Amino acid sequence: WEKYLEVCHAQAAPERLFRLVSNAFEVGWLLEAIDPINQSLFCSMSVVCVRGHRIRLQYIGYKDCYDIWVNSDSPFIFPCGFCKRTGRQLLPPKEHDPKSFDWNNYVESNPNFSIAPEEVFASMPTSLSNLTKFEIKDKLEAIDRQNSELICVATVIDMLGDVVLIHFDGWDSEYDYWTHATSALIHPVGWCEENGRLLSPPQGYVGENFNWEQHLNETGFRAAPTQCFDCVPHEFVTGMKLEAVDPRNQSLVRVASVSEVEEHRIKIHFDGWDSIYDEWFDVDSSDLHPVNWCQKTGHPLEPQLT
Ligand code: MLZ
Repeated sequence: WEKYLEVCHAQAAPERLFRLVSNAFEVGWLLEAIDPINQSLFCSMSVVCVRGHRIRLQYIGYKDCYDIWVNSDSPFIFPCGFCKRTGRQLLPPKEHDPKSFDWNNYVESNPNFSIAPEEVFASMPTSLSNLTKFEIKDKLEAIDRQNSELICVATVIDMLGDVVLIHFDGWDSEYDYWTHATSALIHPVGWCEENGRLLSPPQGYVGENFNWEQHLNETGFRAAPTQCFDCVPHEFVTGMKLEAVDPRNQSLVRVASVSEVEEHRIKIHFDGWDSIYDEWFDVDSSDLHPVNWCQKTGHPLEPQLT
């Protein structure tokens, strides 16, 4: 990296923009995790690979093409029993009945697996009381991660520590996502109007027909108070170097640069690759890491293509 930064006359994205922890997970351990595709679902998963501070998880009973990679300190992985303890619905392993599923019975009949010990999780259930000023059902205006040009009418529908689950009023749960209370993706009611931006109404409303006062009255919930929002602008600048997960092959982390910057997302260029492979990442993405992260955490780093 040192030489490369010199050759490129580039600056490394400062380490304080990222977090660093350890990884104590082992292959064969069982856990519960939020499905990154449909983020209101909690799934039963097993660790199938450990690499540096990243772990590869498999939906139990499903093909490996659905596997996901997460960081070992992910706030979206939990010890077995978390859902039961906190009154959430767990999707059990394939062909198991959600009503009668029990992890201990599962391990007894599947001795190749074992239950991951609670201490290895960054998100211990004890630390998961609400650390934000949000309340469930609070209304707000939120960027749709999948259609990032849209700012939409939204509701907080779940909370874990300092992250909240955002749901878009009138839309299917496929757009739901978890984000930090300090995220640049969420704004208080009225933000669009104040900032001359178009607010995307709940599905079913046509253009001007939506108004917040009426929507709040009809739903009976409050607008999240402005103190809930505490967004600190990100400090990424075009040209900064970093290490980023390749979205086309999640097992790889590549040498990369920031090629464009917006308020809540940055465009990542994979060094040496054509810019048609550049990808936008939300600034809170857990797939962006500082220079030398791979080396420090024992993960292979794919160097720039020469
Ligand atoms: N083109 C898509 C946009 C959906 C946006 C949803 N936002 C919460 C559609 O109309 O289906």
